[in-house]
Order: sequence, then C-alpha cells, then structure tokens
Amino acid sequence: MSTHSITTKPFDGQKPGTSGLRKKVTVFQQPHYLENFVQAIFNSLDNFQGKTLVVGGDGRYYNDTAIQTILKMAVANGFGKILVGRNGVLSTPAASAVIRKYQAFGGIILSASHNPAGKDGDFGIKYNISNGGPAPEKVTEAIYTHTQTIKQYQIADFADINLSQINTIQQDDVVIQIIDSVTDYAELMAQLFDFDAIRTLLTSGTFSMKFDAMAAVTGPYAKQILENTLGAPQGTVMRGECLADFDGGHPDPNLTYAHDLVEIMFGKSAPEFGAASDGDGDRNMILGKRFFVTPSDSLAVLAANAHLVRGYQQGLAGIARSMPTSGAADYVAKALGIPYFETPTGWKFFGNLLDANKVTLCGEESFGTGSNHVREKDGLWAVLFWLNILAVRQQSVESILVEHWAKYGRNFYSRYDYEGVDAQAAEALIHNLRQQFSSLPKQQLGSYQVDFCDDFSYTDPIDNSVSTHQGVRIVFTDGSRIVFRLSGTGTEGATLRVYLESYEPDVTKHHMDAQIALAELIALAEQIAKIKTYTGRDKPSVIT
Ligand code: VG1
Ligand code: CO
Repeated sequence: MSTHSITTKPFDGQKPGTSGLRKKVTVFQQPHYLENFVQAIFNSLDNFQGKTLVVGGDGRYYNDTAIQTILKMAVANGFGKILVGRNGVLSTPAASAVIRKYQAFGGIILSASHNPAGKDGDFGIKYNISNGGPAPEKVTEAIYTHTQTIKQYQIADFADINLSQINTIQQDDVVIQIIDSVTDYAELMAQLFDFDAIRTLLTSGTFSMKFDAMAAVTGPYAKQILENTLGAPQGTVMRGECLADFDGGHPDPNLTYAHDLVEIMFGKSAPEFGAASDGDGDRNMILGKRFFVTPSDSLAVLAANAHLVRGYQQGLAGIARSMPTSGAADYVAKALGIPYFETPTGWKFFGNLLDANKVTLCGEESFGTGSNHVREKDGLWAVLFWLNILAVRQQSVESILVEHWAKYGRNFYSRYDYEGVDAQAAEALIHNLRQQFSSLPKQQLGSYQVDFCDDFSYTDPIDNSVSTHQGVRIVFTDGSRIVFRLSGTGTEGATLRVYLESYEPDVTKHHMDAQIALAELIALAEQIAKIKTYTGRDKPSVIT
C-alpha cells in the first residue's frame, strides 16, 4: 500500500459544538479541511492500531465524498477493520448500535442532524467512542487542540471503494466491510419491543398512523420496520426516500418544520398516531389525533409505562434529562423511587450515567429520547416504544397524557428559538443576564418571586469532570423557571433558546393551552432579558 503524508496548516474554528463539528458544506470542501479534522480525531486517540472503526452518515450532500476520504485516512492511520454502512449511510442511533454490537474501537458519524442539506447547506462530523456514544468533552477538547497544531495528515492511495453493495473488501492489511444500514438496528428493536402486539395494532383496521421521515435518513429504517416487518400499509411512511438535499427541507421534527405531518394529524380524518424524525434519525416528534406531546412529557410517559414494554420490564435504574428539559420525568422517578439526574444539553453527558447503569432512560426537550440500548438518542426507537404502549393500553395518545397529568401534575412547557441572530448581540444578552444574578433574587415580578439565578454547572457523578456555563437559569419560588442558552449546533450567527416551564398540580387547569398557561413567564423573559432590544426580534422564529 502506498500512503502519503500530506503537509497542511491548521484551520481556525474546528471546535466541536454540542454534537460535533458543523459547518457549511463549502467550508468542508476547502482543501485539507475535512482531512485536518479527521487526522485530529485520530491523533487524539491511543492504541487503535488493528482495531475496528465504524463509518456512516445521514446521506446528505458531501456524505459520499467525505466517506471515501475517511476510509483512505483510516487505512493509512492503521485501523484493522472498517465497517461502513451501504452507500455510506447509517443513522446516528444505528451507528451507535453497530459500534456496540461489533465492539468497535469507535465510529465517525457524518451528520449535521436537522440542519438543512444540499451544496449550500450544512455538513458535520463527529467521533463516537467504544460505548457507541458521542465523545465526552475531554476527547472533543483534545481533538480541538490537535486541529490547532496539525502539520500533516496520513492518507492511503487507492481507488474509491464501491459502497453500493454488501461486500467485504481486503484493502492492503485492512478489511473494509460494507454492511446493510438497517439490519443490525432492526434486530435490536425486535429484541426490545413486542413486535407481535404492534403488528396486531397496526393491522387491526381500527388504528392508523403516519410517519414523516422528512426525506432524510430514517426513511429506509421506517419503511423496513413499520411497513415491511410490522405490516403497516404502504404509504404509512411519508417522505421516506433519503435525498441528498433532504428535498430542500429542514428535517427538524417539530410543529414548524414537520408542517405536512402536522396538517394531517390536525386535519379532519386524522390518524390515531403520528411521528416524525430528523435528518440523522436521532430525534422524534410524537403526535396523537389533533394532539401534540411535548418531548419532555414523552420522556415522562415512556418512563411511567416502561414496565409494560418487554425490554424494560425489569425496571428502570434511573432517569436522566438535560437541564432545560421539563421536570415531568422527575415526578415519575420520584413515584417509582428511582434516582434522576439533570445534565447539560447534549447526549454526550448521558454516556457515563448509562455506562455505570445509573439510568435506563434519557431525554431532552429538543425531541430527543433514548435508553441504554445505544448511546445516542433514537427517533424510531421512541416511536416503537409509543406504539408498544398504545398496543398494550388500547387508549388514545391524548387520554394517556390526560391520565398522566392527573396522576403526576402537568409541567407546562415551551421553547422559543430566535434563529440566526447577531452573535455579538446574543453574547451581550447573556452577559446582561449574568449581571443581574445578584439583583434578581427575592424580587417580586408580577405573580412570581425570583428564588435564585445561576449559570448551570454540572459535575459528572462518575468521572467528576466539571462543565460550566451550560445555560442561565432564573428559578422562581414556585419552581417555575426561565432558561436562556445559546445553541451549539448552528452554523450562522447565533441561535438564542429560551425555555419556559411551570408546574400545575391542579387537574382543572390541565386542559389549558401551554402558551396561555405560560403567558406571564413569556412576558417576564422579555422583561428580564430585553430580547427585542438586543436582537431586534419581537418574536421567535420557532416555538415548540
Ligand atoms: C441541539 C439541542 C440539543 C441536542 C443537540 C444535538 O443543541 O438543543 O438538545 O442534543 O441539538 O441534537 P443546541 O446546542 O443547538 O441547543 V442533533 O439531533 O442536532 O444531533
Ligand atoms: Co439529530
């Protein structure tokens, strides 16, 4: 084999964010840009010679080009075996499942998740460790450090590999195995859920569902599992073909971007159940007939009903949620007598808790739910979990939620996103909030009194690593709260996220619209943070 050592120079800003490095495709297309980052990943790892690397991505534009480069670099750097999804495609949870099943050293996932794709869209890359989960901060920091000093990278010289067929190729000393993108993942789902019960539900004639794959990676997975295996009628999966530009869409499964599905689910002859997934298949949105389930509530419902589902019948070790996620799951954990944890935003913070068997279920308000079956959030898994619960309980989604709130109380919840705002203005807004930390406590603001405010900081209970500046919290004496954070996944300007939550034990108020229930807190967020003054925006771009 001939390998080359190519001389290069560092690029600024190759700092992984909430979930890897995300930039415009045109940035990744600069000569050496991708190569530098991949070499920096390898340089931050030890003792991987001869071991297995998993590679796959969400199929977006530039996926196929980048995969070929990564294969050549992995060969040159000394991996012994590379498992790659057919056509270079693996959803994020499927990649995690494959890393775990084949005990790989790690994996490289190519995805910018829900960010728009296409040649003018976004691209992304992240490294996952041997547990199948996103690299923890100490690894991403090491990668970043290497990007700042890199002088050369190693790349092997061989023709592009044909990835369109399941195949095993011997490339010099390295085995490159092209695996089916769906099979391993589908087998795992069949172990966790009662496929017979779900099949009976889906073919009963009295139940129907729609799954919106948003022209992104989950299409082939959903068609294989929901339609081919579980018997849902053809057409249950809409927008099921994974296109390189995601059909020009923004595959973020929420009420704004999944509007076609929302129209169906809130229309005249709405099905009983609707769901959507994002670009790389790790997020999910759950809808009932004319009914929206907030992701925070979805986590709580899964936890409260886990005993009905085969893979979780033995009980939950604990539940973890990201800090901005509502406390709904905490009430379930308390009732079950199991521990619960509050982590910073991003799935990498759940890995240690899952590995130490401190938690079984995890969730984020941003439409992410998952469990110890992989080390990523998992969109289709959440959909199957819901279907399994519906098959057992034989109730509507809405009635399950109404009963849940009656038992545990309702956490009214909403998130306001101000996308693409000026980055300096957003930093100034956060700075201004921090300036108020000493003056706000004890202040009476309308019917709310401020209890405390802080910058959320997390000490990992397993390795004691500390993560600071994870979001500004303003917490009121009744437990209601407003959280402000800047996104770590965007590629243009800044995105300000404002999270609003209040707890309502009174069952006579549970039917209220969340925007009405939270109206006073929403006004307070503006009053305290001066969002309009700083950003020039008088309303958010997305409300979830
Ligand atoms: C967002 C979400 C966060 C999620 C992350 C990655 O991050 O808020 O909860 O873990 O995306 O998800 P941020 O920093 O933009 O708020 V995915 O599906 O984009 O990989
Ligand atoms: Co995603």
